Amino acid sequence: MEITKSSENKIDKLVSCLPQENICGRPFVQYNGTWFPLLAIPGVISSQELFQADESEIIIAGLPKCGTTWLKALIFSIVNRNRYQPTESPLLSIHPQILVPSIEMDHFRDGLPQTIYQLSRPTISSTHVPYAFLPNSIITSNSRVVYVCRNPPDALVSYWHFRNSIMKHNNTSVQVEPIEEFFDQYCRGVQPYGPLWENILGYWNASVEKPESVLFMTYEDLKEDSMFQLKRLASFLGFPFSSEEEAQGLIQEISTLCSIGNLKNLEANQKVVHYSVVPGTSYFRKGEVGDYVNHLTPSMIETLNKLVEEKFAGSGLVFKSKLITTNSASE
Ligand code: PAP
Repeated sequence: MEITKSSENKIDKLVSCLPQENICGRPFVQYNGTWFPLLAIPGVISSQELFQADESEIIIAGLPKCGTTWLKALIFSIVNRNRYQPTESPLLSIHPQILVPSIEMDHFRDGLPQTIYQLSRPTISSTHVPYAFLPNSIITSNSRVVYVCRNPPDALVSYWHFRNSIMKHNNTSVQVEPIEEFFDQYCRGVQPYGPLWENILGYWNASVEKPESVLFMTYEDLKEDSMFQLKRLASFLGFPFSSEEEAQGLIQEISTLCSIGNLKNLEANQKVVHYSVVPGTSYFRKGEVGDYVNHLTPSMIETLNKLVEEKFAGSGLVFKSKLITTNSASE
């Protein structure tokens, strides 16, 4: 549904009937079971029918703060490696969030289809929406979807910091709620594009049913063995590394180019992105596994442990590292 004046009114009407909550200082509405930023709703609805994916299209999906920026850099580098050597990569001068646009926020900003020129061939787009909300063309074509999942407490802490950095940057009078409040919402499933268990399980089940179309990755696996995960990713995308490339150290070069240490310090990534409200650097914070121990109490961690166990029971999906409740947890 393209947004016209009358559909705009319909969306306004629809939104006014939906449950609404502020999450970290930003209004969200619950639409068909999922909590979307109010701002994203027109794009989510519009893109479902209008986003045209063909079978070469690559989609990066994941809940916010689970590793999308990293995946954008890695996938761009993998599929375009014959056009751009790591030393002349566009990543050196363009923020990964600009290089790879979001379906709901960029392609369909305010619900209106935008003309976006992409440097990548094939084109790559990202989304936070649950599998059931993906544009129809992604499901019917054989587009490849790469889903990135992250330990819930690390994603929670990361999101909270992200919102704080935006508020600080914009000197807004609206405050991000204390992390305890966000934690309570999180456990109720009131979280961006969540409940997390529904978002994650939707893609997990799709990856089990259609492994040729949906690849399920984790932030923690990428941190632990990036060489292996990069090879896995490249093969899934149809751009496998040759033994010569491997011997020449190309996989390592891509990994280094896309590392947080490198991207964080590039001049291009210091600028403000996303319609001048988000400082580019706020996409690169610590990039660690287990930082949650520095922000959540042992009892909060225990609560999340139980929730995760309960929600993912019987799915076959196991979070590798059981959430650890002491400050000795790092990797
Ligand atoms: P998004 O949902 O807004 O796209 P996303 O990129 O998914 O954000 O997540 C940001 C997190 O990934 C940050 O985690 P942190 O707050 O725990 O530090 C960010 O630091 C981390 N990150 C960004 N780029 C990289 C990278 N190249 N390698 C590892 N982690 C990264």
